[in-house]
Amino acid sequence: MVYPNNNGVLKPVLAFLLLIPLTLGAQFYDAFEDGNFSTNPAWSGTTSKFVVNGSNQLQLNTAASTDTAYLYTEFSPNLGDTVTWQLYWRMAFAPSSNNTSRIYLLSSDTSLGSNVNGYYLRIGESGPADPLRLERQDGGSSVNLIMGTSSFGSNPELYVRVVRDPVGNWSIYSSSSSSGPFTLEGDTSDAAYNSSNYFGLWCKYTSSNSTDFFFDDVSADSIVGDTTPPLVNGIDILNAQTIQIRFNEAMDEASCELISSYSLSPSIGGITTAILQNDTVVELQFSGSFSSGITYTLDMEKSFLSVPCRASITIRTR
Ligand SMILES: [Ca+2]
Ligand SMILES: [Ca+2]
Ligand SMILES: [Ca+2]
Repeated sequence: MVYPNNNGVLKPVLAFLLLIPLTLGAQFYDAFEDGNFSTNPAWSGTTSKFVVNGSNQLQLNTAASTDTAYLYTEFSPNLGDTVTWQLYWRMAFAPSSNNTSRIYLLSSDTSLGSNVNGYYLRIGESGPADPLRLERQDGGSSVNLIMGTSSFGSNPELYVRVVRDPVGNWSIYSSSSSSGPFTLEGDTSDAAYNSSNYFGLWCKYTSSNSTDFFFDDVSADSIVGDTTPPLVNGIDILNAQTIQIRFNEAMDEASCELISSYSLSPSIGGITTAILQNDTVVELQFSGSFSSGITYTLDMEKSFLSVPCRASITIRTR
């Protein structure tokens, strides 16, 4: 076996990837920069309980009482496409079962919180952990689908991202920044509901928190499954521990930079970083070194917006 060193040049002799199309088709986006939630898009619900505040964020702003409040907007994505959601979410208190909010990703009806079919994100329950959860609502009852790994038990302020693929595989992510990196909180498969009419926000609060819920930068996009998948122009080996994958079009940064998205078999000790160098080049740094004469398989499961991809790379010295 020839181990790579300064005298040997590692060369990939085969690079093969199967990837999905990444054509973006925006469904809606609202950063509330126009100072309202009445137009572009129009939100309905308990509108008197919300304001767009001076920071152009949507904020619960109602009398001190124990109550619920919600807003919804029309959202009917084609769930035969991959759909992604992202938004900013803040609760300025320690969430609980009585002070909690839900992000309705898909909802059949407008009566959020009471009697709809769909899916929502939730933070807020008894105890200090307060994970990010994905739950399915079946009319008046709910079923937990994902309990995330991070704790949001104290004044949570985060960006959440959700990806649902065409067959009902869900992945939920969190980040402290809108641009990531996003941490995978969990994933699951559930295709009980395959249509939606509304996206919405729902708050449950007691009197001390009636102005303490904030939302912003709400987006929902679908990725149209059509005819132009990204292609791999090539794989470059920078050194025995570093490769670059060159694509022919811009890739999604947060997805590409999740280390957990990648695995190499046989292992050479794990991937330490995955960095999008520019729009089209992803660099992977490994903790160990490639050897000659071995066929390596690079799996990119859950990368590139949750659809499994596979690269098979053979590397040799010359
Ligand atoms: Ca804003
Ligand atoms: Ca508006
Ligand atoms: Ca709690």
